[in-house]
Amino acid sequence: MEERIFTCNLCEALCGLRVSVDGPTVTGIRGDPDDVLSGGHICPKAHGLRELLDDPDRLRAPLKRVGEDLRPAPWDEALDTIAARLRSIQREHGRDAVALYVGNPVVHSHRGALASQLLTSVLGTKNRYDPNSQDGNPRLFACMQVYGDALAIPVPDVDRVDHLLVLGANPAASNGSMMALGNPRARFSAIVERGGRVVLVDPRRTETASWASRHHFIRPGGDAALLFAMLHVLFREGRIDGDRVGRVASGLEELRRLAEPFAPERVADAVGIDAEVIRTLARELASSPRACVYARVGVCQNAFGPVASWLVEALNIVTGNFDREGGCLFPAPAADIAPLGRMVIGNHHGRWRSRVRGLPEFLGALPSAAMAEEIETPGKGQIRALVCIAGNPVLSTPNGERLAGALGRLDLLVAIDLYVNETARLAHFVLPPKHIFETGSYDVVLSRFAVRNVAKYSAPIVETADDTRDDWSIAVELASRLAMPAMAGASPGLRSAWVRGVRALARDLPERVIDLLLRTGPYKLSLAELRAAPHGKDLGPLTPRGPRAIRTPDRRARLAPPALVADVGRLLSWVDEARVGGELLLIGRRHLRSNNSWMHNLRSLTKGPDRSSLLMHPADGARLGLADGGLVRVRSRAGELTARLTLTDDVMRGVVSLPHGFGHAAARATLRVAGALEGESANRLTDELFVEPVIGTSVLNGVPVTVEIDLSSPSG
Ligand SMILES: Nc1nc2c(c(=O)[nH]1)N[C@H]1C(S)=C(S)[C@@H](COP(=O)(O)OP(=O)(O)OC[C@H]3O[C@@H](n4cnc5c(=O)[nH]c(N)nc54)[C@H](O)[C@@H]3O)O[C@H]1N2
Ligand SMILES: Nc1nc2c(c(=O)[nH]1)N[C@H]1C(S)=C(S)[C@@H](COP(=O)(O)OP(=O)(O)OC[C@H]3O[C@@H](n4cnc5c(=O)[nH]c(N)nc54)[C@H](O)[C@@H]3O)O[C@H]1N2
Ligand code: SF4
Ligand SMILES: [Mo]
Repeated sequence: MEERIFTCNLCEALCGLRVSVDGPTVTGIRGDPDDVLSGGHICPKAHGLRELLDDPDRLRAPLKRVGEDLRPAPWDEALDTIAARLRSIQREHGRDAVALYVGNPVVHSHRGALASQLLTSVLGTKNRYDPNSQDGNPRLFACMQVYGDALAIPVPDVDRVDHLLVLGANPAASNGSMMALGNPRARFSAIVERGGRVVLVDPRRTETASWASRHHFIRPGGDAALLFAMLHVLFREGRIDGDRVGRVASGLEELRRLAEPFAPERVADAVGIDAEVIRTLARELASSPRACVYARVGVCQNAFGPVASWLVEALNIVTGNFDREGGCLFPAPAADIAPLGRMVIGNHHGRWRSRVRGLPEFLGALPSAAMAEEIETPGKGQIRALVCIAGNPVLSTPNGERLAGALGRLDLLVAIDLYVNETARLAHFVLPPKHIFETGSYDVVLSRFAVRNVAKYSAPIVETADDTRDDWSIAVELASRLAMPAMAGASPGLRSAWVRGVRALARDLPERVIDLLLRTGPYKLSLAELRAAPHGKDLGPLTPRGPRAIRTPDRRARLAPPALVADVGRLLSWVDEARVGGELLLIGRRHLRSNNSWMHNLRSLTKGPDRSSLLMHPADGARLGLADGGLVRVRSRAGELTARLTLTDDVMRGVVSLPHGFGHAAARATLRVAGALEGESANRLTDELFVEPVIGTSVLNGVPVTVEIDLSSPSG
């Protein structure tokens, strides 16, 4: 038995693991105290990595559809058939007739990240989708507008900040996002221990509240108005140093003009926060020596995500905390994938629009909310085939039920996934990737968000006899068959010689790319050096980068970007027209033991109490005559579901909370543990027609719903 070091790639914390390995089996996992970022921290999901390796329901060989069933098929047969069908669909109906959906886990490994870029290039379709339109697009768009680059994303300097204002994030469950923390609890607790403050703004008093100094409820969607009101206070009270701001940013006068109508008294009711509290939030931020505003998914996924994300940057800039130690800073990653990303997906928006609803492209992808209608609506450019890598859009995108119906009508659906999940079960082919322990990992995307500059490479630590291939190899196999149309007519012998040749050439390409990026990066490292330093290389704290990190023409940030200013009128109407009282707004939530729609098939992570219940304030429960623990029927414009009710004053009045990623009953044949869990998919209720107007992000937080006793269920 040996102990090997590996960086967990399940979430964004980048924890170092000590993995006990015995041949092809893993016998134990614990935290690596010598890890340069996490110092020994892990969460229960790390053990899930071991269970995942052993899970009998994880796919070990490719499957192809035969009638109602999915049956084993040899790799070459599956790949040849898929490539031939994709090619003929694109030849007959145009490139856009084949869609690509790139799911979340591919960003968590270098081979996955490069696989998705290769598939994107080789399919060349305008119908590319990914979860960013359910997730971070507003933040990326705001950074593109403010700093001239969607990938110029400042990270809170958590280790030195004195005052951290957190909106719409729950790091005690998520372990942090767009902010790789290594050891989230220790880093957050340290802020308070050194006399600093963490202030949380969230419609639910979350697990993170126990790490925070204070928590304030906010009405879902209220962040943009709150942030404007804070700016209003700072301008009114003369707390902004115009000369200092002018050196790093343009547009201060316009921002002042825009903030003018957002007096705290005017927004208080709509936002659900008293005017005096808003003033305090503003003053604390301005008077703390080193402060930072940080907002994440809860803010991105609401109706004003882009404007709110812009104002977060604006507040950090006008309070002098941008690009400053203890404020927010741009990390300097050892291997920067941004230039490659810009080459493949670009740094653009609105280059094309979705065919049916006209939703804008952003970073080479269309909003997932358009996917179902693009499959259902006949005409030139209709989607007839979909390749889905590492995704589960049936559970993860709004109105997943409608999408499931549409997917069932495709001429070809290919899923590249560890499991036959709710999406893959509708597929014609399912191709199984390897477990991350078999492929190794360099978290090339998330190391861009580390709160300390670090570089870690994990070499593969187990080798199984499974008939699986890693994501990159699968992408190469498909690409080699697709990229050479002449080969279609070539003899089988020549064709397979070509595929073998490409396979051999491409095998170690991802590692060679990482090595090149490391060598040409700011620290002139190499992959060999990282292999020799499995606990990672500590490259020091984040440091100010100065104007060269800003990619606008004048190297100054833009405080009033027109694309975002255009949505301010709608925000003001929302403030004045907010119907407060009576209505219920649905928000999501995450749990430490759950990971989006997957890992629910692992017993160690799903045992214990049901985590899928609908949270509601007792006052709303009383008003609606609903009892704690009963079953309720929840309805929205898009759909309905049954949920178990938990009454708790941890959630704001007028708000109900349901986690996404549940609802595995339809896949119970292939996900035997998950399929037996309680809970339906929250994305039966979220609405594919409810997107914010700037870039078409799905509004998953703040969805109007009704709740009543479920009369159809015996225990309701
Ligand atoms: N255990 C676990 N970890 C994960 C994941 C997981 O599924 N499970 N998923 C990973 C992924 S893909 C991501 S993107 C990250 C996300 O990481 P986080 O951004 O930390 O996401 P959440 O934990 O969902 O926290 C979002 C919070 O926003 C609140 N909220 C909802 N609506 C609003 C609103 O309008 N305004 C404000 N201010 N708050 C609101 C919710 O109540 C919730 O507490 O987590 C990652 N880590
Ligand atoms: N209502 C609501 N919906 C949401 C959210 C929310 O907060 N509320 N959050 C959104 C967010 S932030 C995100 S990121 C999305 C996530 O949504 P998606 O990216 O669509 O899906 P996941 O649920 O992450 O499922 C990932 C799939 O990849 C598979 N997988 C895991 N590792 C690998 C691998 O290495 N290779 C391959 N090929 N497959 C792998 C898993 O088995 C799983 O089936 O969900 C979004 N949907
Ligand atoms: S916090 Fe994230 S990276 Fe760390 S062990 Fe848990 S899932 Fe893995
Ligand atoms: Mo996400």
